[in-house]
Amino acid sequence: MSAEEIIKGLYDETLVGNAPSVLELTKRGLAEGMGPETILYEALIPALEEVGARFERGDFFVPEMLIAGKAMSGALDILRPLLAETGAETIGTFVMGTVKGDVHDIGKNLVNIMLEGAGFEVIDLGVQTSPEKFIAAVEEHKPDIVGFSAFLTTTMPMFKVNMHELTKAGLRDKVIVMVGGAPVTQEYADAVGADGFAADASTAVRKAKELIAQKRAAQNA
Ligand code: B1M
Repeated sequence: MSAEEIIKGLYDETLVGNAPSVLELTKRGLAEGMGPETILYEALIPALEEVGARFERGDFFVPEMLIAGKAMSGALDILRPLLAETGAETIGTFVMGTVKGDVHDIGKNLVNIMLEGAGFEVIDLGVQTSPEKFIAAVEEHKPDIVGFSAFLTTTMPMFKVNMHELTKAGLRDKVIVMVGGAPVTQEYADAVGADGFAADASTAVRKAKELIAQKRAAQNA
């Protein structure tokens, strides 16, 4: 099988949610020397974007989105150690969660993988994370950054609620807040008072490093 055939196969099989084929093709691609990033950015993510477009057009429904998501998650389990394999030193602690009311986690998991690969210690609170759970985790782990992920326009307002709870608990000045997720924009991040926003996983890593460097420079000034 050529590299193009593997990429096309991965895209097509993710689109229809054929998890066993996606796993098989992922392993095959890696065995033939394909980079994990190529599999991710040229096949898996574009396939999920197409799933979303079909859902919007009414050609796909929730079950199709679900099986496509599961197929992608299975491949991510294989890619995870390869994407995170850098041996980088720990550069900060990141508490991450998908906000209350939201069950999407593929994007969040991908950001976590990239953060770990860059040397962050990541504490993942999972999906449907209540403001109370975020606060408890910030109190317990004293992270450099807390990250809120939201994938629905109806759950984005939880950012504001979480920010309010952080302030109420006296923690707002002690932690950097980053937000992200498919519908989130820089404008929205600014409006809720977050310190940082990123549209994708690699930008999230760059932004996280930048924000920590700025905070440490301000503390040493
Ligand atoms: Co849903 N879903 N979904 N879904 N789903 C979307 C998000 C949607 C855009 C589809 C569409 O209409 N085009 C749409 C939201 C519309 C909106 O509000 N604007 C939608 C909807 C409507 C819904 C339901 C309401 C459907 C229903 O029930 N009628 C429902 C909601 C359930 C709930 O949460 N309460 C629902 C359910 C589901 C499934 C469970 C079936 C499944 C989720 C499976 C899972 O995650 N385990 C699912 C899926 C798979 C999708 C799509 C198709 C794919 C999402 C994904 O994984 N993308 C999605 C369509 C789309 O996004 N095009 C869709 C790939 C991922 C790598 O990208 O998630 O954007 P992304 O993550 C990026 C960035 O956002 C960023 O980096 C990531 C990696 O590059 N990022 C951060 C993420 N978090 C970050 C945090 C940061 C920084 C960057 O700092 C803290």
